[in-house]
Amino acid sequence: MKKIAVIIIFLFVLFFAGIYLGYAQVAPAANPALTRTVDVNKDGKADITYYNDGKNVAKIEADTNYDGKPDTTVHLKDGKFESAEVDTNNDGKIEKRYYDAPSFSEWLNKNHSEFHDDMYFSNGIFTARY
Ligand SMILES: [Ca+2]
Ligand SMILES: [Ca+2]
Repeated sequence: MKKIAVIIIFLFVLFFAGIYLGYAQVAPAANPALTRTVDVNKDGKADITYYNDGKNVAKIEADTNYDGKPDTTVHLKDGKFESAEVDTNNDGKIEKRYYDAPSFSEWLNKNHSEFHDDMYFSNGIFTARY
């Protein structure tokens, strides 16, 4: 009987290890070596996160009202601005979308100018230090 219990436990371990490995392949954890953060208001908490695809910044997330939740997401392709989504009233839904860097920069500069330099695009190309 003990043998059977051991075999059953072994099978369980294999089963969950399989699930874990399968999951890890489908959804790889964000590679910390490829992310950078900036603490805009210097309170010790990161407010902007840059996700690098190994070559360029592919996504920027910003928490512009400092509540700990990202409310602004910029999508980039080959280091170039593609689109930006903003949850302006922090209800978890997107209120504004921008499809060109100048309009997004204008909105950012007007509403959250302290974020402007860290999310700067020149001719659509992400050029801010990060
Ligand atoms: Ca902060
Ligand atoms: Ca926020």
